[in-house]
Amino acid sequence: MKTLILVLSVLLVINRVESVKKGVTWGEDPSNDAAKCAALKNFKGSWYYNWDIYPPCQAGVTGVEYIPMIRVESDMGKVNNLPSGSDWLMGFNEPNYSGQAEMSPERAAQLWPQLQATGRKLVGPGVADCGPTPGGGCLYDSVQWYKDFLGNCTGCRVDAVSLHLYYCSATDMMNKITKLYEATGKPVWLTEFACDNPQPQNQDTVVTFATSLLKQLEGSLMVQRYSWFIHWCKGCSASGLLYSSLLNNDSADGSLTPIGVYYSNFVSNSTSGQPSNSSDMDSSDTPSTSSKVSFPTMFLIIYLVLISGNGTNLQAIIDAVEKGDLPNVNIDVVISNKETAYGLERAKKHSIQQRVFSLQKYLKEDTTQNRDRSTYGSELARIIQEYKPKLVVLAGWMIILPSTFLQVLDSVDIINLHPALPGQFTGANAIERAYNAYKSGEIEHTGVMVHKVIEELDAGQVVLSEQVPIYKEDSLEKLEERMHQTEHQLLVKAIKQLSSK
Ligand SMILES: *[C@@H]1O[C@H](CO)[C@@H](O)[C@H](O)[C@H]1NC(C)=O
Ligand SMILES: *[C@@H]1O[C@H](CO)[C@@H](O)[C@H](O)[C@H]1NC(C)=O
Ligand SMILES: *[C@@H]1O[C@H](CO)[C@@H](O)[C@H](O)[C@H]1NC(C)=O
Ligand SMILES: *[C@@H]1O[C@H](CO)[C@@H](O)[C@H](O)[C@H]1NC(C)=O
Ligand SMILES: *[C@@H]1O[C@H](CO)[C@@H](O)[C@H](O)[C@H]1NC(C)=O
Ligand SMILES: CC(=O)N[C@H]1CO[C@H](CO)[C@@H](O)[C@@H]1O
Repeated sequence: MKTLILVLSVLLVINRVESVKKGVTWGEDPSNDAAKCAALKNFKGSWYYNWDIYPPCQAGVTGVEYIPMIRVESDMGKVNNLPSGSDWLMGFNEPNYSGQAEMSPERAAQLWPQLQATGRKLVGPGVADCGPTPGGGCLYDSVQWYKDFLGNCTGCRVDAVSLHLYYCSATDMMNKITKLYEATGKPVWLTEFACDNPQPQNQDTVVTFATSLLKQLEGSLMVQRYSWFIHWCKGCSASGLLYSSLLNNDSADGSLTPIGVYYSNFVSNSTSGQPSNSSDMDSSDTPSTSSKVSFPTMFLIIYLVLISGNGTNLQAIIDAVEKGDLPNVNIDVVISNKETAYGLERAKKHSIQQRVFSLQKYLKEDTTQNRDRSTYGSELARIIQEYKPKLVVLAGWMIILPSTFLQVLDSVDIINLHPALPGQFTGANAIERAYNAYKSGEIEHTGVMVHKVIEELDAGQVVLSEQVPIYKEDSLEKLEERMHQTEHQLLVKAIKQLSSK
């Protein structure tokens, strides 16, 4: 279980909107039928889109944010004609689905700078979930598509990622959202969804599903927006998506189905979606101010484990995360230089990804004669970069990291825990050396520090340090035990400090 415990930020909510996240995916509406436009307003969402840059209902629906989309490559010309009223632009619909954008990650990445040039906030391509295995019209796993897209689009700005899901189980939906969030580290927009897999047998099933899902979408800090696929069923048969339709009849009065009623009345109990009467803003029909929605980013950390140690510092961080003491923090991966490190076992128990990257093996397998500690350092940094971490934690990592490592990870905070006070007992066996120094009257106490990693060993700006007393009757083991307790607390405190900046 990888616990994501994030700080809820208080959102200002737009007047007359029940949820800042809730929206609708508007089916085709060539007729601009007035009843449908009124119905759209009745959904009481804050936003909608229709896979295009032209709002239905002529000028759109006042008070509901219309977000334009560049659906396929042949729509690229439209970037110069975007309607006003939203800070956002959505890019490409179902790039991995036949009949939709059918765009490789590479191609999407090539076109992305043109979307970026609009200066708008950008929602990444809405990938269709392929189900258990890609097939049928869905040829590219959605999470893999995003990984490849972001991999190809390294300099790109992608403010949110987006996906389409049609499972009929809230758990399946949330699991898929979590996967995309973990792969990309970006806020997720669920830009099409309804209950269709397995196909519901009646309308009530859909309401039951929504009752469970909507609360989770509102409460989840991974989810920034969601929009139900309204589905204008033009004569569709009485199955599947018809039961998910929000409207009774695509050509008629805009009357709502049971799920339509539920969706439109849905008011979140969570702070992130709760409308607040007291913060009522001007009730004139200004477009919603979506920029008020703020999204807490996750603070990802990588933990490099000690070759021979037992990973108790790692455990201290895991415990703190799971107890909620480190809001914002997620441990992304634990990397070890040695397969047998017990810290890997600890990571496994808590479903944290484990990787082994052994210096010895790396050098031994050298066929090119080009490998050394320095290339190991840059290779390790490259592996770490895959996770786009904000913080890398070293605790007892015994290999001196070469400058190549630090250069590649230039913009990432890297901290090290060292069992001595600043300037004292650098290098190995610091506790034992302090113990001996005390015995020979050179020092009165020792301590622990957490510092930023620079090239020089156990130096670098001190984040936190704390004294640890040594007593006359102490054995080395007794002192070690006291040191470890301080280490655990100090490391967690330092991570907390850095992650709440
Ligand atoms: C770029 O995208 C292609 C597919 O279009 C993929 O095969 C490749 O791995 C991606 N490159 C990176 C660096 O992610
Ligand atoms: C939908 O509305 C049209 C026009 O009012 C009506 O003719 C048709 O019977 C309705 N269909 C259903 C399934 O209610
Ligand atoms: C909100 O809370 C009330 C009272 O606890 C509960 O009856 C209602 O079902 C909740 N609504 C939602 C949408 O969670
Ligand atoms: C908000 O306003 C509505 C309508 O005026 C009212 O029914 C509701 O009780 C109010 N809620 C709060 C929390 O004040
Ligand atoms: C590491 O800690 C675990 C759990 O406390 C313990 O079972 C194991 O024996 C320890 N291993 C070593 C090498 O100290
Ligand atoms: C349905 C589908 O996968 N469409 C496209 C997804 O991306 C690949 C790679 O470009 C294309 O070959 C598919 O046509």
